[in-house]
Amino acid sequence: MMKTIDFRSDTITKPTDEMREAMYKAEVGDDVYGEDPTINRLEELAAEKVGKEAALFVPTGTMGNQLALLSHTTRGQEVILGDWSHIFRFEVGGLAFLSGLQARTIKEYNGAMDVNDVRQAIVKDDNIHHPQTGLICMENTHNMAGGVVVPVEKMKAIYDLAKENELPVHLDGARVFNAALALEKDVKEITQYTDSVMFCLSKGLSAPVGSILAGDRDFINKARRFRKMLGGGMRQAGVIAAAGIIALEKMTDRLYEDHENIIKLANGLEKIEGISIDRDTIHTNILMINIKDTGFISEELVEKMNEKGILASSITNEIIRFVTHRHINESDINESINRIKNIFNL
Ligand code: TLP
Repeated sequence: MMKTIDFRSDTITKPTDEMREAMYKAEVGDDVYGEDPTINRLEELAAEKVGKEAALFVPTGTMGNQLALLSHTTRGQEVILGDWSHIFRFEVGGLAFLSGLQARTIKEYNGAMDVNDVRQAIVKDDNIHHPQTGLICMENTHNMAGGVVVPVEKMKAIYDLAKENELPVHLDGARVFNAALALEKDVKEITQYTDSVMFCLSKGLSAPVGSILAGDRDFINKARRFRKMLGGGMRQAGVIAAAGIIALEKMTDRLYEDHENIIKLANGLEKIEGISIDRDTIHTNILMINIKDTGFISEELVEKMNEKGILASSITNEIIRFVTHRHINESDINESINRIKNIFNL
């Protein structure tokens, strides 16, 4: 039988055997009373990894980001964020619905906002008509820019600007460990330029469920209340936090395999006439290919690939996204390139 090779997302990764064993054996308690030792250990470990005072275990990255918006801002304020950011495009309008915020979107260049554009967008004045800026958000790695790493200098410039204006900064760092690995830096060198950070345990790090929100203690206390309000007080969730501990302790270094595989995939697909790839965007485990000149629209090509057991995501009419992860090895990459070439009779 033909093996299905699933490039839709690194979110599809299943827990390792070691995770399953740790989940089975996890010591648990009621986390709403603060009594789950495994969650407490994960939260301490996570805070320490990203250099923040405290952390909160949340079921999803989306909830982590939304709790950050709720905790940093008040209704009627503006949040400054990238026009292709996950928080703006893929979180169901939660920023308006849950936090009562207005989005002030900024154009991104290879995943990064320009500090001068952010400066122009900040509103801090006495004019009674103006919505005031409440928060600036960044994303690293940037998903829709193709998993690109936003350079720390660019983050620093925006963080410094925020501090001059007494504004908080939140980082959507769903894949911040991919960014750290690509930069060959400790993750703290990235997270030093944000007040709060969300990162996912459930993507390339392979935990079945869970993300972390980290920041200073007051912020996390506030976020913990909002998590309860949204129904995210999870009781004996040490069973899933146990996998998260292994994700953090043992799975960050393996991400380089995903980064190497995406380059191999790009090298192969680039040879197909009509497919173009912007090499400047290949930093981590995501690849966006432009198929404009193939004669297909992306949904058609995705459908053809599906028939050949290759799963990927159509992003726009012209763009298809591939994501590498633990369940895709080098021979799967070669096999995928061959099957896709086959669609083009190559
Ligand atoms: N991204 C998913 C989809 O939602 C698009 C994916 O397959 O890449 N921030 C960023 C940058 C993300 O990429 C994601 C998930 C999230 C937040 C949300 O995480 P979850 O899915 O745990 O809510």
